[in-house]
Amino acid sequence: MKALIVVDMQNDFCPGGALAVSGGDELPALINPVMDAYDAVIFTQDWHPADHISFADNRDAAPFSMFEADYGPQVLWPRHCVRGTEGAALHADIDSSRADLIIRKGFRSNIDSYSAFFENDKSTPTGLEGYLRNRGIDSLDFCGLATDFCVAWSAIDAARLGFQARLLQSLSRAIDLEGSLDAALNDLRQHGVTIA
Ligand code: VGL
Ligand code: ZN
Repeated sequence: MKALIVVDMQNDFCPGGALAVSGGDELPALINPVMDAYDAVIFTQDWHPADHISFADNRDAAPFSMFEADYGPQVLWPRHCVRGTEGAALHADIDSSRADLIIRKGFRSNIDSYSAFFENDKSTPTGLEGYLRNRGIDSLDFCGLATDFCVAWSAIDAARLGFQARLLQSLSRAIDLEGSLDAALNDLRQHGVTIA
């Protein structure tokens, strides 16, 4: 059984949004047509409280600077995907009616969550693993935003957990912060994620 995991196709990650990823708005037209090929389609949604640890303006820091959190280095992002706001809503053109499950992440104030499986401490589970195993899903294709953060971290965790994991690179777009895309692609390969 195989699932398509559509990562963070939200307004704030598309052009015009608070943390816009170049070309993000090209993805709905590319992702929608492939959904039919999967046994399950699962969406993730970045969903932060206003006082979230990853927001630069909560610490008077510059966006895209680094901060040493209890759980390790954390990028400080422009305020984005505040739960319940229009920026956090799924892009109007992605066919969310096809999602069996929409899993929200990053909803705790004191920890960020890039991966769909674990928060950034790499140990607090989101529950997605159990859901997939319960449904007998063993093969996962990842697409969406952003290739080098939430998509990569999710695919790497999937491979670590023993799922067959593929990155659909042409159905994803990257932030590419100081070489983060190349670093992510290396990491993905090293963890046995197929880059398609
Ligand atoms: C993401 C940065 C902060 C992502 C989420 O979806 O890749 N990146 N929050
Ligand atoms: Zn976020």
